[in-house]
Amino acid sequence: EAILAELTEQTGNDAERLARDIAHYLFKTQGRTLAAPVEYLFEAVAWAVRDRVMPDWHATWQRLKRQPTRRLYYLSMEFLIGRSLAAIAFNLDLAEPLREALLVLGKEIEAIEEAERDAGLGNGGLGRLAACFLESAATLALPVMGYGLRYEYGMFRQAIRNGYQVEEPERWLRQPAFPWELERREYTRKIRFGGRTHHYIDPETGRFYVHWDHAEVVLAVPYDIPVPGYRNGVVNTLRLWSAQAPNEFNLDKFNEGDYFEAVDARIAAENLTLVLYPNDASVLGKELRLRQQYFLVAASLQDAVTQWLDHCGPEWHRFAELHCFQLNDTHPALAVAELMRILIDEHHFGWDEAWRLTTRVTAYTNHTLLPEALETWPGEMVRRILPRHWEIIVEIDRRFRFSIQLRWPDEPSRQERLAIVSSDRVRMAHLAVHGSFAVNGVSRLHTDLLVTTLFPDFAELSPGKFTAITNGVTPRRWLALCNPGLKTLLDEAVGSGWVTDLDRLTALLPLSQDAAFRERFAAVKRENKVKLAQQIAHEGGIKVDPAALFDVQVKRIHEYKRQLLNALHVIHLYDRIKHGETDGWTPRVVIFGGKAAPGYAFAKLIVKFLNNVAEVITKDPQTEGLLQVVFLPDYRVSAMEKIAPAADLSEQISTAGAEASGTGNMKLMMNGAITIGTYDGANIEILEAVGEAHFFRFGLLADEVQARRTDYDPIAIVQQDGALARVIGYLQREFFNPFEPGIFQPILDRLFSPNDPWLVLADFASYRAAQEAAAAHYRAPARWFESAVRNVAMSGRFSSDRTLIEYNQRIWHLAAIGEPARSAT
Ligand code: DL6
Repeated sequence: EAILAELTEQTGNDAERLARDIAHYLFKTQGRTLAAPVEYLFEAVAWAVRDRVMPDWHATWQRLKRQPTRRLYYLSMEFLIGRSLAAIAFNLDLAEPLREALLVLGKEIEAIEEAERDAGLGNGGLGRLAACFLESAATLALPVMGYGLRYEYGMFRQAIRNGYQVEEPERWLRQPAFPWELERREYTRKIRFGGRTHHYIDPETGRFYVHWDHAEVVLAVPYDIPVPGYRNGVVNTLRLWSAQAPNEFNLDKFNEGDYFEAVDARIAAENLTLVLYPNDASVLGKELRLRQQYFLVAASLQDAVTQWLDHCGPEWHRFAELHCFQLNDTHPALAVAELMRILIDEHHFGWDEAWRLTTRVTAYTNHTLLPEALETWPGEMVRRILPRHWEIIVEIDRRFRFSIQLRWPDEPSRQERLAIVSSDRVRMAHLAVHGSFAVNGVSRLHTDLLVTTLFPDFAELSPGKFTAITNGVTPRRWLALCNPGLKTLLDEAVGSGWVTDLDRLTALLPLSQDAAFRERFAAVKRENKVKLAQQIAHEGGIKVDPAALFDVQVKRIHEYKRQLLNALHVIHLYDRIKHGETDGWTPRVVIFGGKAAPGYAFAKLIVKFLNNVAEVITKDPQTEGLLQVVFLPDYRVSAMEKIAPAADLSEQISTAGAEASGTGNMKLMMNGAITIGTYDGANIEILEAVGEAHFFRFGLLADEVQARRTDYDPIAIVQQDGALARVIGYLQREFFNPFEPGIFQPILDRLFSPNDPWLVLADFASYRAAQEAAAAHYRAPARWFESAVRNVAMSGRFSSDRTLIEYNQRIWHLAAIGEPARSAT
């Protein structure tokens, strides 16, 4: 303890000692000097910062170890962390000394921060939400531990060649290295796959036993990443599992001279965590994915149970009181079966007792209603890979069906609707709902639809189980850090307390009426737009005008998100320019960004379409000063950090009922963009917060969408809308693909299909009207900035701090392990 205290004391957070440590790592660990490439400087800086995380990280562990504390384990296949240097330095209050230290060394912090690679261990909203939750939990001093997988290849890098998306592998752990993790080999766990089970009764005790043997074993090696709260001394942990073979290679095979066979097993084992599946909102049903899911669940539960037994002995009666496992979507739903297996097979619980405990500690968050994203696994695959879990799942299903029969004796169809195993497939969502004491949707509308359309029978069975907890984003990263200009202005206007209490921004409301304040606000926005414009020029060679309306749609490319609707509107604007209809024009820069899943051909075609439209329009001299369209390649967390502060208009245009919540909508609003959006997901709550006059709403409502699908007639819509017919004409004439005839025919076919589930054309007219309203609003800066300020002022509800407080009050019931962060007022 004394040595630790001394080491902490020596480390020091002042610029001088930081500079010394950076130089130390650069010279003594890396054998380099200040002339080294920036990647090495980044590593040295990160190590110096990491040193300063260690004391609180250690103390947080110790505190949790000393006294048994109720903890939440957040199980997620994705944690979309992005970059960490600036975020960690900010939370440790090291940003200023670090800047100074680097100045002493003749370097600029910004360039070093730019050298960090994004840890892209997620696809989009679901993974980024998990990362925001961990940061908020630490800031609120809640004992929350993240469990995930350490994929060697994160989300692919997107390059655009001739307008097409090309996927490049992203080895995010190299050049520079990922400096934030600590390997914790001592907590390695053994995970089994395959093999077979034997059931027998001990003749002496009469006890029932199950043996699972002949399984192949893979090691799960944990790597811990610190998650510091905002200046409160709490550092939680994100533990990511990496797969390793139990033996480096098979010595027998090696001695027989078969080198490749000898390393084969190792390669097979380590492939398990090699790559993140880059599918957002759809499932492929690949065996490796099932293995990944089980690997995460088995390693994490074993870890939690072992820690528990080590610290508390076999006091099982307290386990439920002190543990809660939150399933981030159905991906970790096997946790229900795995915990049952641990309790029954390893700790000799009876079935009922094990089920009571399992269902007291498991909670599930649903993130989607899209049928293609609802996981089911073939029985054959589960039997082969997880023979014991198959037996347990079948037994859970058998008992569940029986209870349904008792409840609804005259309705046999209920059993089939609610079943966990049906047509020899395991429905993971049903397993998750049945095995959890709480189920939540991620916005109000999404939860209503969950209860009424996806799980109506479950809701009837246990109405108290379902609750709505609207998503949020951390205001540290998504406002204070990414928008320093606005932070300074807000600090001056309302004091700095908003950083940990975002509702304080409501104090800005009167200032939205104050012309002088609006001008300062507009100046910050303008400066951010200039910076983004410089970057667009630097990366894409396109000069955009910072005075124009920055109209932004950045998110995964998916039909339901309707980038196509936006593109049709862009073509409509272009058509107006071509016809000289530019009176009272609002110059616009339309910015797209997003990745398509590599196997989702239509989404990739949308990427190509957006790029072609962008190229033709931007190159046409007639559009100069009026309309520019850019597609920013490789959209990722660090890109959004530059885009959000510069956005004026936030495109949230999904077909109503399709977007569970959205979180990009919150980041953009928080940075003063005004939303043009459908009545969908969390848009509805944003609209309620800011008021109709400060949100451009359009489109069918969720129930109208349902009704409309039955009599959707896109041809009639086009016939009745001259502007739309002209837009469609461009596609029919192949205006945007003169050198690649026919490539966009599938887009036309989809738009004209009466079965288009996303009803793109149905919303075109009202979208166009909303866009006109937005353009007119922008032409009146006083009105525009009144709305923009109002959006910032009302963004408090969309802080992930609020979200976590709700999870904690309704589901987790954790006591804080220290002081929740409070920034100065
Ligand atoms: O809850 C986080 C995020 C929501 O904001 C998005 O609306 C939703 O689409 C996304 N869902 C998924 C589901 N994928 N699967 N399964 O990513 O979750």
